[in-house]
Amino acid sequence: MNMTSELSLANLNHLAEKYLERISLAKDISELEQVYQAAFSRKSGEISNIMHELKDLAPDKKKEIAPYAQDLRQKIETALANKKIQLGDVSQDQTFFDATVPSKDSGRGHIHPATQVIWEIEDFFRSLGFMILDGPEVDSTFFNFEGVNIPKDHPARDMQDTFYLDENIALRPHTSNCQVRAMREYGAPLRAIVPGRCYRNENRDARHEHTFLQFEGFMIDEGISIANFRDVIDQFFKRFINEKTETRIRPGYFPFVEPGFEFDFKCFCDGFCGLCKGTGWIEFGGAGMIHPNVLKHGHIDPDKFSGWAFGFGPERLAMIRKQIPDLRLFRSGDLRFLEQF
Ligand code: FA5
Repeated sequence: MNMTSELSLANLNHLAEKYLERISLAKDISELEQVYQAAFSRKSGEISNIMHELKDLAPDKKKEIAPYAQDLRQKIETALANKKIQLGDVSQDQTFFDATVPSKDSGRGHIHPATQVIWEIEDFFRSLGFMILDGPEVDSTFFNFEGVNIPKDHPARDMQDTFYLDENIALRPHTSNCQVRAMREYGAPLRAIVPGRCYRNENRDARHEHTFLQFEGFMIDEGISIANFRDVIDQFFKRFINEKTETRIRPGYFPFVEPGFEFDFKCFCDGFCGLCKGTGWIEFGGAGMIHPNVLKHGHIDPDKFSGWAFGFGPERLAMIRKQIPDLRLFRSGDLRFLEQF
């Protein structure tokens, strides 16, 4: 091979014409593949050889020829990629990615199991006349804590060991950050639920994630009592779990309710399991009558209005319903898990 004639500008132009014509005439992918091999095969591709030989040229010559050689290579690569799309084979393309081309055989996806349960919960509460509200996941310490009666030095703040962005802003550890926000925005009477993502500095295990879902619910009006809450919650359990799943209610402490209680589900295991850790019960959430201080922060008169609130874990509800043994599966992205729902 005569090196000087290979690397003359005239020769590069000739190669460009030759390859662009061959590419445009290619009738199918296998013909295009032959053109690709002729140009870029590692051992004998004409363009690969030229690129290889560039480095042996004298510096002056190299400076003159190299930009034309690069240009030639780029033109041929682009023409190959475009022709490949034209011939309808983009799935194998290593060098070109067009996000607008529909994928082949990707199958049909579906809604994530946690979103499925949230949507069902929203439907249920909407049918009872509740609004579905949204709230910020990054919020001030006032709405996260002080507004719901957890002052700066209150030990309950430690239990929700949060991710702080600065001294006064934190990722919300619970959807209760939306209680005072909703009261200020809509006043009383008020019925609403607020589903959403929460964050805690947790040791992850079968029941705990650092990022998880909660849904808050509250009902405020004149003369609201625990009896209203019992009724709503009885209907909720009737709708969402079968009659074989036992639930229990026990006293619980949350600074923003008085009195307060907690709900548990009977675990689906027969004895010891990693989920309930042998206790036989899985906590579902807390609830109670809204503390007068919280109503005051929400600009609602506690002498006229009363209300209840709850904060439940929808992932744990889905776990009980579908016998899912580990909460970490929800964010695993594992298709073997997701495809079951
Ligand atoms: C609260 O967060 C209170 N804000 C709930 C509340 C609201 C009480 C209104 C009274 C009135 P708690 O920390 O227990 O409470 O969380 C409630 C539920 O959220 C738990 O029972 C569980 O179902 C879910 N949850 C809490 N932490 C996690 C976590 N790390 N991973 C997964 N789910 C969690």
